[in-house]
Amino acid sequence: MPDQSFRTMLANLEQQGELIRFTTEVDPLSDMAAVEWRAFNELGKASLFTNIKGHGVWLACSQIVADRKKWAIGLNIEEANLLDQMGERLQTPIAAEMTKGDAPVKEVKKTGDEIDLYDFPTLMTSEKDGGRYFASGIAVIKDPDTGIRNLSVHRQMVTGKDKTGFIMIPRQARQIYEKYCARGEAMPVAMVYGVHPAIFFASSFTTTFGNDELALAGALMGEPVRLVKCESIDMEVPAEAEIVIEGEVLPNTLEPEGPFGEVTGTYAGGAKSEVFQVKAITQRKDPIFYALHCGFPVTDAQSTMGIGVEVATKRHLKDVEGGLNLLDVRAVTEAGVMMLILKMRPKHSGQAKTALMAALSGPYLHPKLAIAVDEDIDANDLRQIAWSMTTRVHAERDVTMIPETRVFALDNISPVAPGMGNFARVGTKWMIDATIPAHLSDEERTNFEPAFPKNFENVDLKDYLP
Ligand SMILES: Cc1cc2nc3c(=O)[nH]c(=O)nc-3n(C[C@H](O)[C@H](O)[C@H](O)COP(=O)(O)O)c2cc1C
Ligand SMILES: [Mn+2]
Repeated sequence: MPDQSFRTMLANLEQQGELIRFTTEVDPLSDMAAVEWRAFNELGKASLFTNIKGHGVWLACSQIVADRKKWAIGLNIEEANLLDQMGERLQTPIAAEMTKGDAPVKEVKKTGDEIDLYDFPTLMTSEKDGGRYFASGIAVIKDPDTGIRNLSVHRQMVTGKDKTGFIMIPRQARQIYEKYCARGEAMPVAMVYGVHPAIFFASSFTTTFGNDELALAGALMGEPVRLVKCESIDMEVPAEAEIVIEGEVLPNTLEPEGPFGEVTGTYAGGAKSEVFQVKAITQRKDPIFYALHCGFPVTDAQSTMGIGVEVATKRHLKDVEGGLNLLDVRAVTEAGVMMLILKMRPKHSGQAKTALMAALSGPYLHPKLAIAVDEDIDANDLRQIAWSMTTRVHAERDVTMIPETRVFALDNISPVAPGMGNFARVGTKWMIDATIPAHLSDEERTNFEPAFPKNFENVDLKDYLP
């Protein structure tokens, strides 16, 4: 029976040289964020901290899914097939079940005065953050009309021993919260931290309303997520999680929250948010805290949203003009997931633009800039993309802007939509067709070929190095 915690993944990351175990004491309120961010930025590694100042028993990990390679390890899929395999598995949801085995998340139970959110090694993450944040929490809630579960990830600024902020961008969780508000009731919420990456991915994935994301997590793992009942609310949570914080989001109550370095790489908030009130905590005896870093790219925040955008866009484009000869989709994590690269092999004029339009009207609002590149361009290499954008683009013909369209809620440069809440923005989507014009002859195409060094692919530098 595969482990549904994230422990196997952490072990695999370590075994494959993808994780650094930091044993020197580190302070989560001053240096930890910089250490784990730089460990990925400069060395491409995830971090595990075993000596956290003021938090004796705790371990904490960060940057565990910051690139496709780590997602591939976590989901046990070959990296080259990651998006297609994920897309395929997601076609067959597997409903979650109550566990028949152990529930390690119940090893320790706390209520009343035992509750103290300052016990957790939450980070001061970005320089101007308004406080310490939990950023890896998955909210498990239920639609009060249907009883159907919904999962989503929410940032939580610690605002007291037993309460946090609770930001809900207008998506499904907010829609459900509004139903509770209309009844004058608090919304029961179980916040879950540290689970199998399939559960984390599914929670952050955009699917149609009324679909329990746990069934998508099951689809990705190939078996039902094993659940256990909460102590203080009528809710079920993954039994093998590290930590569950049970509570409720209060109706029609707002308190100061933020700012917080966001997935865009800028700050967002610094205003007010809903309030999560804690009722009980259950956790493992030796919990590993998922100290998710959200802030300037690249962090797990961009990589998690990015892979969702990629899977969803690839699926979405399948229905457009027979698949459009699409080869790969890249949500550029370095650009806060607001930029998409479509790698394709256009067969005729107009096809790249058609693909770009569809990519900017997918299930996610994040992408506002989409760029189509040819088959010979490495979609991971921003240098090759920049090169295509100059050598293969005649701007007048190949750059298109679509003003007054919905854009991502946290895209600060785009104005808030008149008459809407803080998180509804309208901006300009734009697209760049950086593919070689499809009507050119083979001979004409040579004008746009990269002038790579002779015998570039066959020469091994090691043979010549002094
Ligand atoms: C690390 C991380 C933090 C996130 N924080 C928030 C947040 O604070 N508020 C929010 O509305 N969405 C946040 N999201 C995005 C939602 O979890 C995601 O859009 C999800 O699909 C929403 O689910 P829903 O459509 O069921 O509401 C976050 C995602 C990630 C990966
Ligand atoms: Mn949902």
